[in-house]
Amino acid sequence: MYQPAITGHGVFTPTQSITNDELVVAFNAYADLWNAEHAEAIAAGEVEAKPQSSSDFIFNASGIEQRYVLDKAGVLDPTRMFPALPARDDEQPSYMAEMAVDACGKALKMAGIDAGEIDLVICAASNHERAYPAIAIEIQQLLGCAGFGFDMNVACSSATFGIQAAADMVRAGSVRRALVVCPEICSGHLEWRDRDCHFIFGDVCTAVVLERSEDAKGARFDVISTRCATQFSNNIRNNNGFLRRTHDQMDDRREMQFMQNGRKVFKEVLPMVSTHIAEHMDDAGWAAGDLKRLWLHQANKTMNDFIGKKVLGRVPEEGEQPNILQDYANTSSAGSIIAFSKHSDDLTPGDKGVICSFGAGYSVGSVLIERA
Ligand code: CO8
Repeated sequence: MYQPAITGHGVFTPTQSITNDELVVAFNAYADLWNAEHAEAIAAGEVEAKPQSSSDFIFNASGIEQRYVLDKAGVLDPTRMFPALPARDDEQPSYMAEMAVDACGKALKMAGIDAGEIDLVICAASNHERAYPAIAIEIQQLLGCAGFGFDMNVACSSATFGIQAAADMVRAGSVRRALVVCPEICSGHLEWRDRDCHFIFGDVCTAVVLERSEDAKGARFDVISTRCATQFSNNIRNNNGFLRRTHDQMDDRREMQFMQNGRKVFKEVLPMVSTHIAEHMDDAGWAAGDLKRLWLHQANKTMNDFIGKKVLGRVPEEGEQPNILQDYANTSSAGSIIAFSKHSDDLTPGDKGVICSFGAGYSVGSVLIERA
């Protein structure tokens, strides 16, 4: 058995961003257009008028201030309200692979290794651009990695489940060096015309390199332990799938995009996650006082404040549980890795931390790491 370690990480951030104010102006213009179009039905009481969104609500309910997207113009066009990402022909790289190449390049550079030394690529994300061939294999080919690649999807928990899979293979010796990459184009499966959720998501891609601790060329985080758990729930759901045509249903139905019962998610996921982290740390012999940092899934600031307080047994101090959701919004599986990537350089040998993601499934994954 070999000790696995994280030796590199990288983030691809799109160049375009949308502030809450810009988003709300577009949404309200869309709502006005829709209400004008349905004025008669609204007056007759047959349908309800679409209410306005507000920046204050968004910030107070979520902590989000802005989000990055691959295409701003399409999202903010009140007559369109979704990104314009022209179809690419089969000879061009897919959007997800293109983002991945950037994030992986940064992670490989930090680890000080060539792509050819990688023998596993896991593309772990909450949606994949096509059914097959796997995006991971395309990334493998674009980068020039050896070995094999595969896609996996555990929604927001994809990164930690992917890290567990890669770390286990490094530990067992079936692979020597792995990339776990999370290209999230959440703008493509968010319903921007739904006031309850139009503000939640953004686009990004993260990558981490895992290899044997003994092979590390620079600073590293040893992966001490990983734990994944799932429990079926319909409260976060997207019904789009390959059987859509066979259901004689090609219309743009609402449930073919991201759907959630946010309040229930809040109530049910919080205790699941707090207990999961506490039990995982306990089984590893870690006390709350041993913990230097908590890199949590980035869905909601109040959620993270609650989990941080439960895990540490007190209100986290400044920087102990860093949030990036104010800048990136919820980026599904990538959120906890962005937090880790941007807020881990200052840790010194012996410092311990937990990366934890949670979301649809329900699913929760935790990774206990120690700076070596
Ligand atoms: N502007 C103004 N008012 C609004 C708006 C708005 N934009 N939206 C809602 N309101 C109103 C509501 O209508 C409601 O009014 P009333 O009280 O009159 O009914 C009031 O504000 C309160 O609404 P909510 O109860 O919905 O508001 P909350 O305080 O619960 O906040 C949140 C909503 C922010 C969604 C919150 O519930 C939350 O964050 N919940 C947890 C969500 C979560 O963690 N989800 C995980 C999903 S991520 C995941 O698993 C990945 C899935 C795959 C990725 C998909 C990518 C697209």
